[in-house]
Amino acid sequence: MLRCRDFHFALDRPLVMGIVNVTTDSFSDGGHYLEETRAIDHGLRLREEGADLVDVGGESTRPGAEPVALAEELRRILPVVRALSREGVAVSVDTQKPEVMRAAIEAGCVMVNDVNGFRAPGAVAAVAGTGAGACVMHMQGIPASMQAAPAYADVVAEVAAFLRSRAAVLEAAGVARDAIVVDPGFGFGKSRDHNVELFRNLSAIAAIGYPVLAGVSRKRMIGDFTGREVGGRMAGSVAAALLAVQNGASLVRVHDVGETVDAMKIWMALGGGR
Ligand code: HH2
Repeated sequence: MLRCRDFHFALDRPLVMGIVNVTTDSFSDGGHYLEETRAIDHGLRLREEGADLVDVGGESTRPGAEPVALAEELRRILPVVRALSREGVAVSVDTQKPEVMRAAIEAGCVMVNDVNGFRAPGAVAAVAGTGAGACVMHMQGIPASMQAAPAYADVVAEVAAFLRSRAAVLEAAGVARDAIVVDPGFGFGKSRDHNVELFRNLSAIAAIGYPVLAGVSRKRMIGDFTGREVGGRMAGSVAAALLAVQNGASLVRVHDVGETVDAMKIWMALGGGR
């Protein structure tokens, strides 16, 4: 069971989180949904296509991305969070800033997705006691420079240890165990080999004891193996989403919701289900 305020997910099937980037520079859809009404329409469309959660972000975290100021991030996301929540969409907010977390929860979001693992001062306190879910992601370094020279002695063990310790900090602050999701953070301070090793060992991340979210949609690792640019990575991303679930993920974060939901249905119907 995953509890995010009023939304309780049984986890008896994989959950699909759709992506709405209200940014100028996201790697696959930057500038598409900067206008409020377009972002809201896109979020509603993703729900129609079967998204269980819709993840709204106002700051790109692609390699090399520059930070966005607090006021601008709030301006971009709050109207979208408010409108989608009012429509009954389970909204998660992709942010590293405690002020944005607090305002987004006030506006109705049910999960905070922090690529920085709730390490900013005040981030843990912003979610504790609210009933909102918390997705804790692992990132080595910061987006501006994280792909320069990622290094690990044992990537699976180090990522698992980080996620275990951040989840423990959240629990100690009062976040319920069944409100926490962990994510190894594909592409966040990881080489291609690191990503592959983590992907093949997702069961070791799941063994920490929290549902695992995997986000590989349209990312460079899909391009590495298919030779395709961002716009041509849908099929590769859907294949990777299925394998992520097979390897132990309970949630997948994707741009192509309808296609991923269809693929999951077939996978479950034809013998892939748990
Ligand atoms: N990936 C991105 C952003 N947020 N959150 C989680 N939990 N896991 C991920 O793998 C993850 C994430 C990057 O993808 P996207 O949002 O499409 O791009 P950008 O950061 O350029 O907006």
